[in-house]
Amino acid sequence: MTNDRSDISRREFVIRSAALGGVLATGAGATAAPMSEPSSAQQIASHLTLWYRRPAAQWVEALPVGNGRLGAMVFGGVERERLQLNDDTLWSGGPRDWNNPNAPRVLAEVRRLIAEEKYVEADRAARGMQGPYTQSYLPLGNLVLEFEHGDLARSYRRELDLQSAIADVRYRIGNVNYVRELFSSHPDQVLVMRLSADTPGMITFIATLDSPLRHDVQMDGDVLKLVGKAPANADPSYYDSGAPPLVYRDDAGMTFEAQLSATTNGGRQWLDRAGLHVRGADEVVLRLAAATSFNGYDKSPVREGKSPAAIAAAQLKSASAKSYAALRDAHVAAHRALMDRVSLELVPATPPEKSPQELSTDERINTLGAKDLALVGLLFQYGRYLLISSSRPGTQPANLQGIWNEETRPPWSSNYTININAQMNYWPAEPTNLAELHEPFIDFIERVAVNGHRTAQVNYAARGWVAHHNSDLWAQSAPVGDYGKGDPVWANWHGGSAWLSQHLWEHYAFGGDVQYLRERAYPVMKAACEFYLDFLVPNEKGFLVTSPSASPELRFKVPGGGTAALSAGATMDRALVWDLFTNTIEASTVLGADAAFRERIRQTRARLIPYQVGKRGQLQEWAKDFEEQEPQHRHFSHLFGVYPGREITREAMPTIFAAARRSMEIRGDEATGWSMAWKTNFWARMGDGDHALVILTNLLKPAWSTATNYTRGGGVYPNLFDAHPPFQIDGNFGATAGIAEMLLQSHTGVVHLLPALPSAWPAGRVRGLRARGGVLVDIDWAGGAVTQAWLTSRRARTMRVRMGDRLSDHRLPAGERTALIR
Ligand code: FUC
Repeated sequence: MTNDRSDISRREFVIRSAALGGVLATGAGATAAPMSEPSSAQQIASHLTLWYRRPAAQWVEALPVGNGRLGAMVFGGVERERLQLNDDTLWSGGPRDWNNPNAPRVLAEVRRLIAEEKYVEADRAARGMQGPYTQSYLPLGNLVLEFEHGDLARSYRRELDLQSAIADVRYRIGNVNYVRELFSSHPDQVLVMRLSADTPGMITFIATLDSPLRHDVQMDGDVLKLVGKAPANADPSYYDSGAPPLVYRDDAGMTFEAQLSATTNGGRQWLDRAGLHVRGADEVVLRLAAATSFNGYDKSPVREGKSPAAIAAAQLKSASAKSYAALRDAHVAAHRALMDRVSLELVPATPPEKSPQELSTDERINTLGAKDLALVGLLFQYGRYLLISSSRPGTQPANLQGIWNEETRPPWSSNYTININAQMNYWPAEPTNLAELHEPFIDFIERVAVNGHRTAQVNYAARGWVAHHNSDLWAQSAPVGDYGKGDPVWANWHGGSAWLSQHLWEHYAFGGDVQYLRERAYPVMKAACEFYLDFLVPNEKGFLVTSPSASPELRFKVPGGGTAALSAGATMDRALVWDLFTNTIEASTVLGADAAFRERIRQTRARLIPYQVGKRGQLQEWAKDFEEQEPQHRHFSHLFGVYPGREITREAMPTIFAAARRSMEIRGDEATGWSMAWKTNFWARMGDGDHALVILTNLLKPAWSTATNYTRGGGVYPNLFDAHPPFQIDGNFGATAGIAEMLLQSHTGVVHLLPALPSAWPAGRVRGLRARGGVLVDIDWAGGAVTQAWLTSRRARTMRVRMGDRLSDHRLPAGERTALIR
């Protein structure tokens, strides 16, 4: 029997399934389909499958399924199948007070030190403002099936079909062909697996449940149960306090339960202490339900918790009343309703000699990368698939690993890191036509805002709300660092409320729902402004700045020696406050509300410290032209105004736009996964498609290690998960957003078609992208130029469109797909 856990060194591995060698070294791309007139996204032929010739030997080869909440990583072993299970509400800890009443006193001291240019001292003092670390996202357990047919199979293939969201495993042993199909159903809230064979009576296995958390396995009638308990505290992976990092307590830490049942055709099934036995069946359907006692971010999961047993039992009962076909049909229909909205086909200049579809996905990554245009298309759609699978209305937002995590001390707690990462997860939601999947993040922002009001009051004696660089299921809003042990370069960054508020606005900007803007987005945005109205201070020149202020997560060289994180008026803060104020001004204008408040933020915005060009021609990252400790640092927060912001455009600010470009040239092209995804979007906004493709090419390289690396090693794993390294899902979402941004932009109010098309993508078509203003966009192109495009607007309107250098206005009737070229 093999053991997936012990035979893999967790953090360091070499991809064993890589088929290296000279297969198709040059030239590749999508099947050159005829460029006929498609009427909808579904009609573009695409091969949206990831497939492999071997079972997964490690976690980053396994394939993810999920219904927004309930996730599984499918290993596809022949003799031993492992499904690693997750529930998105399964976290350590519970609600607590993380605010620090000493902080206002410390804040005054930090400001004084910064004004005296004692930056190293300011950093040291600022640690006195910190609170506890966030809690961690945890694994639920494993469902393991052990078969009696041995490990030697022929014609093995496992795959994940992105269009149906079904993972399957096929192989032949002797004369028998076996097939397993697995999905996580959103409509029925269960994991479903069907095992079948083409010869009767051949399915024999034992199914067991286990968990790396405290647990017990119980038998109840014909249901196998995993009954578990999460720790009251889990320290971050990078933090060693000397005390035990995982702490269990009776009065804290949520409970959880998974319930498994089987329906068999033929053969026998029974439960005993060894597990759920199936012997000699023709066909088996397994159903697994799981739940936790989580009952809201502000409720104790112990004293006020829900009953996971009751929830799981109800879900299992209702799913058991349905046939496999009914469950499968409902699942596929619900998934396709989202997935099929967008299609993308990139057609290479010369058709490849051999179809890349003949290569397995890992072989394509290893030998072709971004030269394989269909692989670029697959990466694009994979980001959409992952968002559908990890974020559905009512679920928790996708965390650093979406919903897929097997570790009790996952990298960076697998939490919500809101100085870039959590936001990046949601960059593709609006432009790639999955707007309702943005909702879990919007709900989360509202919860953080509630807690952030208290943090603003206690830690800053300010109105409004504030959030720092980390958050979790409990909507943590204070600076982390275990009361002084965190580096202020990340822990004391306070721009979370401004950056999160951008998502509230963008959801409106794309969707146009005024009621949502009035009732939900605007009040939270306004309160975020209130914090800055209290927090901004005049600098020596009279400009308004934040102090203290960090540029995540880069230190500057202090003139006179040493490095420091905190100064006054880091460029990013200016960019964030401009973005927040501008969106709030526009929102209040749309709503016809709060004229006096609008005027106040307009006047305050006019006094913000301006952007400055430094001595290397770069956009200055700090108010003073400090030198970076690491010029190639993965974060480039000062360029926020290019992307995801909208302040720095070639038209509005040509000098600053050029300086931003210079800054990025200094930063370079290689970086961690998410950083490359951000760079792809940046170069798309620069209008430089060839440079965006250079970055995308680096991002689509095979990643060789899962060991944490802050400077290099970014790429993708065999399962196309993005490598920071280690695996971090934001790079997947950011890459999808970046590809969309290369094809369509709308941040200036103009619908810009093919704003950053690389010369290596001469022809193609895309269906169903979304522009701000609620407009659907379909584009055909050839020879690097638009050959036809269609816009569909929900309401009648005139839209300004840019193609190449040409601007034109188009009258769009309500709900009609209108061709732009006549
Ligand atoms: C920030 C980044 C790291 C990593 C972590 C989750 O601290 O600087 O690269 O992505 O978040």
